[in-house]
Amino acid sequence: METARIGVTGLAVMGRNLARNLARHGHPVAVHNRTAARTKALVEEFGDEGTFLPADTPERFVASLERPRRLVIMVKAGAPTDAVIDEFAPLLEPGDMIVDGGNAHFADTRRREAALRERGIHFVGTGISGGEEGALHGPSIMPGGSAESYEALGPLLEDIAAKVDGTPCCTHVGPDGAGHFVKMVHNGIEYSDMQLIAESYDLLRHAAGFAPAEIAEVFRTWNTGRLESYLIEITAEVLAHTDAATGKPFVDVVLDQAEQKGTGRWTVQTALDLGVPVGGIAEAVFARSVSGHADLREASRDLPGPARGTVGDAGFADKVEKALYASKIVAYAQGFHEIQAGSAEYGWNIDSGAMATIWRGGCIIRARFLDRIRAAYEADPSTPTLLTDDHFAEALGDAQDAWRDVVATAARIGVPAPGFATALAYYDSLRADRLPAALTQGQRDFFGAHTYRRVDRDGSFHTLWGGDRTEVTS
Ligand code: NBP
Repeated sequence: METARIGVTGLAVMGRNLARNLARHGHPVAVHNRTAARTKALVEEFGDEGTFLPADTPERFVASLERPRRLVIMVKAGAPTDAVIDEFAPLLEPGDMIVDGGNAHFADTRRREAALRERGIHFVGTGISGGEEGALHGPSIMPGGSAESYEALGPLLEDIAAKVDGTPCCTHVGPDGAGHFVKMVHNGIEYSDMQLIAESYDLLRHAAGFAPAEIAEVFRTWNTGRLESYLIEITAEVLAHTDAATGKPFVDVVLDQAEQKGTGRWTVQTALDLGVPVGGIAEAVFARSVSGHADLREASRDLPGPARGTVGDAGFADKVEKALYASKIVAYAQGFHEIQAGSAEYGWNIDSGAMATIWRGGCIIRARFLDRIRAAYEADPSTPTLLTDDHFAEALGDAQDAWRDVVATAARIGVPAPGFATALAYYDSLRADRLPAALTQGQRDFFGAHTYRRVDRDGSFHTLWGGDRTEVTS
């Protein structure tokens, strides 16, 4: 009987395209889906693309896999993933591998990995970015799990991943939940990047007075420079699009309420737990949330604002470009800080430069910019922040006047720019000699005797605020 090198169960858009990608690369692939009609449809439509071994039961599916078995789950994250693991794990043997390519929370992946490890089964939580097109033509792949499992899986995954300069956009991220953690932060950065682009559009429209088609041209120009990226490219496409039904710019007929699936929120929740400031990602999540509160927005519509007017500054678009680039540096610096903090917390030993390398292609945040980040980590693998890398520090310095002008203009004419503003505040906070946190500590000691440390002596101190205000050592 012919055996498959790998199997995919869960054949909705992602699983089907991943299976086709594997088959197109010459890997015989077993395919299975809870509802057998999807399996049949895949083989009928695309059977000529490679060797597919369809199975109508989990038992037949598992039996068709070569050993050690490589089984990829591409089902809805959450309870369905647990249900599929419960169904398949009893059919597997020690040494076999279950790859979860769904968007699982890394804590779930850690739990599943630990449970399956006890049974000798490798559980490989794997972040896959690039949507359905990426799954078919080459995604960015972020596998966690054991190093041993990567030896057996890595060549296959690298084969089907996107390639940039011949380098596959896939590497072993680290043990247990590391892959899904990095995918989560990738999505958080994606939120931030999209929000900053949206603010740039809003300012070009309402501060500079450009029409959507003109803004599309601005983005096209930016896409030939240092901002070159998939997100800038598609932004130009969306802004240039005209609605067929009304003849209006497409962007003007779309309801302005952004939705979210949850990975941005997870990134922020996790950052809060790790104590990592990710204001850019948080503002992006909140901006989507604000947009969706139609009731609040309706109730607030008549609140007074400034006279808008346009800025009449011929160089304003260039200033926005600088503000966007600087804020983007901050967004990525915050995301990488979270990766480093997660890596330290869970002992994953994640190579940040390698993450920048595998995000250069296949995924939604693919960009020329990631080469810079890779180079920054190559120059100093243990840098605490990307902001101080020579290239980025110079770019931030060069951008700062324009960046401040853009944030001030937004505030003055009443265009919300929370992403730009929080990025600038983060930059100024990090470079400040003194922060008002000293006052915060004084307040905390006053009302709660929480103590404080001094700049001139070691130890913890408390002032007797309700008494004679002498200072005591605590
Ligand atoms: P969906 O997330 O829409 O899930 C549909 C698949 O899950 C179908 O194959 C369905 O089987 C199966 N399934 C469900 Br629902 N409950 C099941 C259960 N209890 N037992 C067995 N199978 C079950 O599919 P998708 O959009 O292809 O995404 C797959 C995974 O990839 C998700 O985790 C998603 O978050 C992730 N992801 C998606 C994208 C994207 O762009 N769509 C990108 C990156 C990652 P059925 O056919 O029998 O109903």
